[in-house]
Amino acid sequence: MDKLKTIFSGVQPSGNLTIGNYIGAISQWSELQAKYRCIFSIVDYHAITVDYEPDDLRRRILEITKIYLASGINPEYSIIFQQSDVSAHTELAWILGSTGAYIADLKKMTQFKDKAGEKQDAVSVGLFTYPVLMAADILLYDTQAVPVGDDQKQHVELARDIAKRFNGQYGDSFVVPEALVPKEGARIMSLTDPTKKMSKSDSNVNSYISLLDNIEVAKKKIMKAVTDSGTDIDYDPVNRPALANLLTIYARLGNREIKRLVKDYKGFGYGDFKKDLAEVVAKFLTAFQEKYNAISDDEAKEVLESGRQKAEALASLKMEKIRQVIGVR
Ligand code: AQP
Repeated sequence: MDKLKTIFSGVQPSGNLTIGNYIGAISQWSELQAKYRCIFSIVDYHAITVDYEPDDLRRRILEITKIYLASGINPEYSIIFQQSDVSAHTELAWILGSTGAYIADLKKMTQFKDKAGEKQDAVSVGLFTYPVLMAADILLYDTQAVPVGDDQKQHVELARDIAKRFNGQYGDSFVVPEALVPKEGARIMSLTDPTKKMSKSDSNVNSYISLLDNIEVAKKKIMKAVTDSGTDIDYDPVNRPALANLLTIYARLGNREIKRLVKDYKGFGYGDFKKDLAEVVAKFLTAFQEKYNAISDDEAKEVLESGRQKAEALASLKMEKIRQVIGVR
């Protein structure tokens, strides 16, 4: 019997992947694949719940595949695949939406409230039911742990509730998953507004650093990043959130401890600190982009095809059981 713990996670191709996506989620993944059975998806059907351009979506699916590979995810150990290639995801989403998921649950989702804003009735049904599709993504593979940033914790909680309700009604069918959230960098904030999460779909390009940003542009974004009042370098997320965010980015991309950085920058001001941080970001992006540029589109397509076959095999076995327990077989 396969006792290996299963890990599942994904990213939606809804924009240019940011260092927030990398620090909060993807950077954990390559470490996990040494110990666990890992499945990483490009969750493209989530990205059509908001306005998008089909050509951008097509391009981003391959871009994200290459980003996974450049981040050290090895297709020999991990399954990398495109969600829309395995139709069991949308089939299971329908079943879960009709059984374990309630409208009251979905109304509580902070991400829906943030994204819909004032127009709660004028957005797509898909934006509202997106967490049910996400629960299907996770539950389909008997996932035990989901490595995600802080903003997705609530959606994993919902997947847990849905699994428990379904198991209660139909008997033990799904593993109840848990979220794996990093201790540091679980929520990288916007560079232009430290009260807002850094997001790949933010209309202000200065608010985020994309993994594929031009190096000089990325350095300028760091130099322009808002800072709090005060002049010295100290870590105080409550009173100086902008600086705390920059320190977190420095620590995670530069492999340093925040405590150590605060010590090293004693007596220095924001200007020196930001100049050094810009260099740390530049060094990280240069190395990352070198790996990214060495991967061809054809290689990425082959990885997706081989991942599709493996994911499809697991998903169809699971769906056979689920169709039986709900009574359609
Ligand atoms: N700012 C962030 N800090 C840490 N982790 C983050 N994640 C996202 N933003 C940050 C994590 O990245 C993974 C992939 O995210 P997603 O594609 O599922 O969508 P999201 O959570 O909605 O991320 P974005 O960048 O804000 O996308 P858009 O703008 O399309 O909504 C997840 O694990 C997420 O937690």
